[in-house]
Order: sequence, then C-alpha cells, then structure tokens
Amino acid sequence: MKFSQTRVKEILADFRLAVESREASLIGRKEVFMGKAKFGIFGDGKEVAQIAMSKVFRLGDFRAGYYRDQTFMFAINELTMEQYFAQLYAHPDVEADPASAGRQMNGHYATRMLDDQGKLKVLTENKNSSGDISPTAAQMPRLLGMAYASKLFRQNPLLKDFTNLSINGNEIAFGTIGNASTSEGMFFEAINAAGVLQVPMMISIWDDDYGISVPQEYHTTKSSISKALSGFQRTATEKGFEILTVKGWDYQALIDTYVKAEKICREEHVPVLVHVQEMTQPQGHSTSGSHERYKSKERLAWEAEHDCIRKMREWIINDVLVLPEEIDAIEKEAKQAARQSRENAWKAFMKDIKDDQRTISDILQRTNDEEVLQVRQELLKTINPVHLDNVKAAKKGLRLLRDTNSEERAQLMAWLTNAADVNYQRYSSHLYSESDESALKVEVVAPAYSDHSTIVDGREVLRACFDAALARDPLIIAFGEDVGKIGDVNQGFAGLQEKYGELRVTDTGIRECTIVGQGIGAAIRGLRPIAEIQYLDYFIYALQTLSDDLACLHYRTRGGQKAPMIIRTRGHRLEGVWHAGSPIGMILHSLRGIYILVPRNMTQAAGFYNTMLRSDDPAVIIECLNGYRMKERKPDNVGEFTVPLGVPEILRVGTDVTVVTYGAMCRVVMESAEELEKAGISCEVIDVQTLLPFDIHHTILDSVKKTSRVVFADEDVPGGASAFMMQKVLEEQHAYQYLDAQPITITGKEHRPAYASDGDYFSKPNPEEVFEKVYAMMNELDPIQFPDLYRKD
Ligand SMILES: Cc1ncc(C[n+]2csc(CCOP(=O)(O)OP(=O)(O)O)c2C)c(N)n1
Ligand SMILES: [Mg+2]
Repeated sequence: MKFSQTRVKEILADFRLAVESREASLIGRKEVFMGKAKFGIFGDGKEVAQIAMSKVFRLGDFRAGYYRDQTFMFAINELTMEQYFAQLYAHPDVEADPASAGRQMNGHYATRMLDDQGKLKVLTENKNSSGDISPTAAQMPRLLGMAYASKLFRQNPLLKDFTNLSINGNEIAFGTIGNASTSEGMFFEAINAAGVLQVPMMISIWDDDYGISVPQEYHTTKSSISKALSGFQRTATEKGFEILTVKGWDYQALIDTYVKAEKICREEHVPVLVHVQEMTQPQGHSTSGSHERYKSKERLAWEAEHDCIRKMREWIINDVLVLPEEIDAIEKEAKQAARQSRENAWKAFMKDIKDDQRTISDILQRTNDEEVLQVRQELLKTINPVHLDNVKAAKKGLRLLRDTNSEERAQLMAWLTNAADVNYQRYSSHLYSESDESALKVEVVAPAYSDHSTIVDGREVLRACFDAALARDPLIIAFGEDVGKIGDVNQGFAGLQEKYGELRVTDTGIRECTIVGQGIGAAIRGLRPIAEIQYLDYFIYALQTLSDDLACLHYRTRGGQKAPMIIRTRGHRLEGVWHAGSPIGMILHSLRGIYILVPRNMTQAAGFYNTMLRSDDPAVIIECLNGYRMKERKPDNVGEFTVPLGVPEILRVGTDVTVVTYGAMCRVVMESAEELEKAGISCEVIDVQTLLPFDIHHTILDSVKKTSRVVFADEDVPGGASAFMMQKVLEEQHAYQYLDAQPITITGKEHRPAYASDGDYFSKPNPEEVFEKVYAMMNELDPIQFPDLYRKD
C-alpha cells in the first residue's frame, strides 16, 4: 500500500471538493442560460492545481488572483458554495456575498479584512484574499506590494511587535494569473520588480493555452512563459526567481511542486513562479460564447482526455487503489451538495425581492384603479424579478396616482423613500472610508508660529514634516524613484534615508505602475506607504492601477478592505510638454474613491500629509513643482498640524468677483487680483485646496452671494477641472441663482505646454489673461467705469 489511511482520506476529500466545485461551474452556467444570472465565468479545468496550492496557503498569507480561483477559495474555507452562488446572482447583502455584496460579477473573490467599524482585523489569524478586479494582470502590482510588506516586516526590527499584521514577515503573497494575461506590461514590470526586491511572491500561471479564443502563439515568445522568463531563474551566484513547471492534471506532482515552492518562497524570501501547464477549460471562457467555435476537434478531444478531474479519478483508481464505486458515491454526494447550495442561495437572494414585491402589489391592489392594477399585473408576471422591478412598479404607480390624495399614494411614497436609502446602501456606500478614521474626521490642528519660527525654503517644511512622521510611526514608509539616497529630486526626504534606514526611505526602479501597486499591497497589509510618482506627467503610467484597483477597493468590497496610502507627486507649471502638465480633469474623473489634494504651497502640503497619515483613506497629494524653493515660515508643530479636507481658504477678500482656483494658479491669480485692485476691481480669491472632496461647507456659495460673479481658473484643458468646479458650485451649491454675469472659466490651452518661459506664458493662464477676463466682466457691468481695453475710439 503506497498511501496511508489518512492520506487516502485527504485525497478523497480533495477529489470531492474538485467535483463539487466543477458541479458549481456547470450549474452556474445553466443559471445564466435560464436568465437567473447575467453572466458567468468559472474555474472549471483549474480545480486540482488550486487544491494543491491551498495546501501551502497558511494563516496570515495573502492572495491576489483572478476569476478562475473558485476552487482555491473553497479549499481555504474563505468561500462557501452558497456565497459563490450569491455572487453569481448579485445578492446585495454582505453576509450573502462577503467579497463584494453583489457589486462584482461572479468569480471576483475577497475576504473581509476589516471589521464592521472599518478597523483591520488580526490579519495573521486569517487567510486573506485581496479583492479581485477584472482587468487582466491588474492584480500584479498589488501582489508585489503584499509580498514587499513581508520583506519589511522581516527585516525591519521596529515592526517585530506588529504581530496582528505579520509574524516576522513569514507570509507569502500568492498570485494567480492566466497564461494570456502574462502579455500585459504590468505582469513583466511586477515580475522584474519582485526579482529585484527579492520578496516572497509566489505567482502561479494557470496555462490553458488560450486567452478567450486566441491561442498561445499569439501571446507568448516561445509559446511558454516559463521558457520566455528563464533568464530570471536564480543561479548559485545570482539572485532571481525560482521557476517551476508542472502539469495541471497531475495531482501528486502539483502537491510536490507547491511544497517545494512554499519552502523556497517562505523561508528564503525568493520569488517563485509556478507555471502550471496543460490546463483545460471544459465550458469555454465564459457564458458569452462557445469554445467549439475556435478550438479544433483535436484540441477539444485533448482537453476531454486531460481534464484534471478525470485524470485525478483515474489516478485514484489506478494508484491509490480506491474502488470506482466508492468514487462514484463521492461524486454523487458532491454534486448533490452543490445543487442544494444553489437552491439555498437562490431562495435567500429572492427573499427580499419577493417581500418587497408583495408589499407593493398589495398597495397597488388597494387602489382599485384599472391602470394601476395593470402595473401590478405586470410586476407579478415578471420572470426572475429583481429590485429594480419593484422600484419601477412603485414609481409607475406613484405617477398614476399623482392627482389623488389616496393612502396608497402616501404608502408608495414612503416605500420609495425608504427604498432609495436602502438602495443607496446597497449600491453606493463605502466609496470612501466610513470609519472613525475617515480623513474627514481627523482633528484639525492649526499651525503654530512663534518668534522662533524660521523662514525656510518650502522643501524644508516638507522635509521636517516627513522627518516627524517617520519618527512618530514605524509603519510609515516612503519610496519612489530617487526618493532614497538623494531624498527625492526636490529633497523633501533629504538625509532621511540616512536617519531612518533604507527600509523606510527607499529608491525604486522606474516603474510607476508597480510603485503604486507596491503601496496598495503594503497598505492593505497595514503599513502606511507614501509612494512617489516623480512628476505628475508620469502619473498616467500608474493611472490604470490607481483607477481600477485603489480607487474602488473600499467600494468594491463594500468596506471589506482598505489601502490607506498616499501618492505623492508634483505638478502644474514648470517646463515643457512633460514637466508642466496639470491633467486634473483626467484625475478627477478616474479616481473617485481617492481624495485629491492640491496644496498651493509646502506648508499646506505638509498639513495634508499630517491629516492623511492619521486617517484611513487614500489620497493623491500634488505639490507645486515651482514651489520648493519659495520661502515659507515653518510651523513649530510641523509634524502635528493638520489641514482639513474640503475646506477652501479665502486668500483675499473682495466684493466684485469671486475667483476660484487652486495649486500653482493661486499665485497667478493673486498677482492679477493685486493689479485688478489698482483698476478698481475687488476680487475675492478662493483656494479650494482639495478637489475631492470639494468645498463641503459651501464657502464659495457664500462668496458668490456677495459678489454675484464667479470665475473658475486652473491650468487644465478647457472643460477639465474648471468645468468640474463650475458644476459643483453652480449646480450642487445652487450658486446660479445669485449670478449677475455669465460664469467663466480660465484654463490652459488644449495642447500640452510649450517649453521655456514663453512656452509657459502662452500655454497656461497668465496674470494678464486673468486680469483681462475679470476686467471684461466688469466692463460688461459698467463700461464707463471700466472702459473696454481694446476699444476702437
Ligand atoms: C485589460 C483587459 N483586456 C481585456 C479583457 C477581456 N478579457 C477577459 S479574460 C481575457 C482572456 C484572459 O486569458 P488568460 O489570461 O489566459 O486567462 P483564462 O481566462 O484563459 O484563464 C480577456 C481578453 C480584460 N478583462 N482586461
Ligand atoms: Mg488562458
């Protein structure tokens, strides 16, 4: 007998799970075709490898994976069969679908790392999966960060006591990715960075030879990612990766491979790549198409032959020597269990919907109005009704009863009002932190100045702020291009690597996307990263990761996960096409879920760092490129004072025109305001300070009530951030009612800024332009007092 009794039991339990998971995939597909779910993507064909991987996934470990990983999630007991079906139906209840509360399509897994108060749980006592996202390979940057955290926890003695987050950095960050997705740039960027950093990242490639319909030869050099990456293989003298290959249907080899991979990764902190080949996709890519269209008969026959469950069954019979009848019984029981779970999940999903349907149909029935009864009939006839059907019926009913004062109208109204709240909670909550540590709740501490306060270069205010932060909180780290040795290109961290060590203040390679990912992963694990993107112009390299991953992490997990990191960058005017950009509209429109802070000087910036480092929200802080050498008075409490978010500052009080601006434009506008004053025009200049959130107490509205004229000035393209500010003030704050003149925007040109002083002057708003545009508003009011500057007399 080759296998002990206990081992045989384990093998059979693994087999049972694989079969149950497969059955869940088969049922899932049917549910979509019956119209009970909108779309389905499943983990069939990948079951056995995932079970093998789960054997080495321990408490405290982390996963960043993709939509094929259902079996793994079942195997680590972080997904029940009911929860799996609940997500397929989009059940908007966090108990039913803890990964996303119905916000994500099926196959997107996540564990709840936060408690109900939004505080981190003891991560080392849990098996943790970061929240999946759909863009291929987009899990890679975050994966790198989660692995990087282990390195810091192991190597930095100051972190030894944070045993809720890590036990000596022993945790592995497990990644999974499809073969075709390895073509993405961010895959290569993350692989290279992991090799450089030497972090415990174990990436498994589920290779089924296809990416939807496209075969391997279109994706990968040499048609094999492990061959293509063989130069990364470590040697006796050079650090690198350990690269292992194994077949996806070979249970025993998979178990052995993962045991080996774990040892190297966990003990030595060497990144490991496990290339799992010869996987299949029995049902094709997703419910959106059939693979018979693009796979040859031979390929389909090969897949049937190499199905991992079929192979495992054969192996159990031939090598483990279990009778086929016993296996048949296990299969039957597993399939039955999956069917029962589907049943339970569907009933649970329908309960609220049916309850509401009953309530509405009762109200509608009591009206005895023929048209309303028709609406009721339609509602009751709906096949597979969802919440929107109830809301629609109630709204139609309300419309039909608009002329009555009936009790039913009042009841519909009450139901709809409540439903609006409930549906807000279901579909729109948790974009930002709702915990006690929300950035909006950080205590405001004013900067303190005394006779000892010195006047210094702006960069020195920042440096002092970072120095205090690093001294205060060992979880705070800073990294980016040139941040370490020289303390960033503008010396905000000058000397701080020497003082706090290379693990706290660190240089990175030139790789904006994974710099951000490094921050996201580390922040998920409880560290407090300040990740630097050297210039705002290069922010675009990281924008996808910021938008798809960081901005929606808290939202897509409905408050189950957070990554309180700061993206530090510098922008606005300096020189030329790639060192003077201010693509703020792009940022505002793609990063809801991250606070966007635009300090006009380094003192305000320091105040924002102090605020954000005490909160659990993520933020982008954009410093003014041309402000590092300007003189500022350093607050005595430079590490303690905070600047509140969403609170504009009135830089100059005035009565004729309100000019709303931010960042480097503040100086330009202030210069113009000075000149306008000489011409008899009094400007109120408002620095909004933060664009997200925007003026939460409606300071600008108060100003417009006084001046009746408003200008929005910024450096972005026309229709960019200036349009955003205008919408906020005119529509959201209702300022339109107080206007006596057309509101205007003053913006940069549509093109990128040209080089040198003249390029800047003619590409970006300049003081003369601001003067003339504001003056023209006053000329319209009173052409005698303010004669047209360009009039032809
Ligand atoms: C950035 C991006 N481009 C395209 C898609 C659409 N898409 C979803 S899965 C997929 C194929 C992925 O193939 P592979 O990585 O081999 O994983 P598999 O589904 O085969 O397991 C594509 C193109 C996407 N989700 N994201
Ligand atoms: Mg594939």
